[in-house]
Amino acid sequence: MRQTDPYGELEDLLPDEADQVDQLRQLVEDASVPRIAVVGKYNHGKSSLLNALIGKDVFKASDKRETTEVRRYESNGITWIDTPGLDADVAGHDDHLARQVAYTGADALLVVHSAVDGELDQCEADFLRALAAAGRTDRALLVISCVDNVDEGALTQTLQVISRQVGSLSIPIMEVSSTRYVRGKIEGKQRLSEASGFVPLKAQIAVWLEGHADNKKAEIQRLRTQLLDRLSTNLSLHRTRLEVVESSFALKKLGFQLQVTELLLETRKKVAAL
Ligand SMILES: Nc1nc2c(ncn2[C@@H]2O[C@H](COP(=O)(O)OP(=O)(O)OP(=O)(O)O)[C@@H](O)[C@H]2O)c(=O)[nH]1
Ligand SMILES: [Mg+2]
Repeated sequence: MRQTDPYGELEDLLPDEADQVDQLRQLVEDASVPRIAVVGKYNHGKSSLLNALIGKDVFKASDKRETTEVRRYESNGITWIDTPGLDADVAGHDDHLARQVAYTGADALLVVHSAVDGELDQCEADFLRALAAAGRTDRALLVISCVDNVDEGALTQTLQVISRQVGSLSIPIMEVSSTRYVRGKIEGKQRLSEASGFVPLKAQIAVWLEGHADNKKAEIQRLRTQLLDRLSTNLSLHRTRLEVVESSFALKKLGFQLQVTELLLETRKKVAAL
């Protein structure tokens, strides 16, 4: 057992809860700056979205599978986290990294889906369902990206289908175009920036930031309670097991004592008969 690291010790005691222990460690030790991550399939505009929000080309973006490692960048009091695309490599390495960030490494999530790809595919729908089941959608947005790249009719239809797909998951949907936003800023075109969807997106991020300290406290409390409950359940289980072992040992001892008594009586009888 690792003695110097309390989280390591806790992980040794609760191996099934390793993710929650890691989340607690991150929240207590280094999540003073709110962390906002993008997740989604590869080539759906995740890195471009972060670059537009930051106002600088920090993360590499291209029209091929580009991001293959988790990358972080701190700016304006936010740690922005870029992740590799879901379902992008056969080995599942990228997927694993992205899911780890989504479940334990971020305070808020932008789940990015490109309008060019139409409705959500099975992988995306499953990912969102699992996220909702794990209670991770209260600080998440489904961002429909690249809306400048599809015609209006197709976009309306796509949005209708996606709304039905995520209907019961209570995750808000926002449409954005990073290209429009960046062009609007560079060319000083207010209308283009407004049509980029970045105004409501930034407003939502501001709401998240405002609630960050309280959310963090509540999350730490929730994790502590959950882990303490699990520890106390394990303790009672071990006590019950110990009681069973002790009872069985006591029974065996009694049986042994009976055998010794019988043996003594027999020996005495034999000696008396001599
Ligand atoms: N038209 C248009 N193209 C965009 C927009 N956002 C991103 N793109 C393009 O989409 C392609 C993929 O963008 P990335 O930001 O690299 O996508 P990603 O999801 O980070 O991809 P991976 O790192 O491979 O997972 C690039 O060619 C971008 O220029 C947008 O709002 N409009
Ligand atoms: Mg990328």
